[in-house]
Amino acid sequence: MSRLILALDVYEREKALKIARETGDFLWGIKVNWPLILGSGIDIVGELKEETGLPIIADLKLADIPNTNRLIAGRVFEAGADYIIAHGFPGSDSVKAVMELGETIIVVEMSHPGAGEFIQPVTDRLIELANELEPFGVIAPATRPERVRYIRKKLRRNIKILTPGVGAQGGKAKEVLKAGADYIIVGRAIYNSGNPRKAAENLWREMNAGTEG
Ligand code: OMP
Repeated sequence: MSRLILALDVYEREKALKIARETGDFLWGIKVNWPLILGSGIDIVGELKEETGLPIIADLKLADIPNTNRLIAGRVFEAGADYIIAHGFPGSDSVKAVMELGETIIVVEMSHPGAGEFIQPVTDRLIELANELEPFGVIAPATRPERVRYIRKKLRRNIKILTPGVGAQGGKAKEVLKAGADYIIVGRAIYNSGNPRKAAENLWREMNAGTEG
């Protein structure tokens, strides 16, 4: 089974569907973020699901009051999303509003350099929140395998760790899997490569070799 998630951050519907078709054999799932939703409309979620049969993660990074989170998440789950990514910092009531409607992934730390300013100092609290609410998974940085290792130690075993930051942001798939990640999220290194299918296959091979070794 694959543990690779494609971050399909393109605007155009046709392009998105083509890349999804080409890479689907090597993916566990597809993550849809604001660029694709703004460029192609929310119906792209259902279309990608129908086209590939893969789970779809809606990466909205919801960070609002419970009522607004609920209003947004309701529509997005209705559109066919299997998982929604939400921020934990607005508080447990905001996250619960999403979790009541469907499978949720909580951001506990981010992959970019600026994550050190505000998110990383509260990662311990966000891990506690995840342990208390038991979502499907958390987002942790593939750019800092040592932080993934730390988060894995503190997080309940039944909660998955999904890690963006491999490829364009400098993270290495094998290292982050070794640190305890369950899934790797990769965008530009696949969709911006000349041959997305080959790029996905190469990552898939690298990740499988990592688990055997
Ligand atoms: P690439 O850097 O092109 O591989 O894309 C990474 C994807 O993961 C993008 O869709 C980002 O929005 C997303 N992401 C991060 O890069 N860092 C994070 O800390 C969190 C996410 C996310 O929640 O998926």
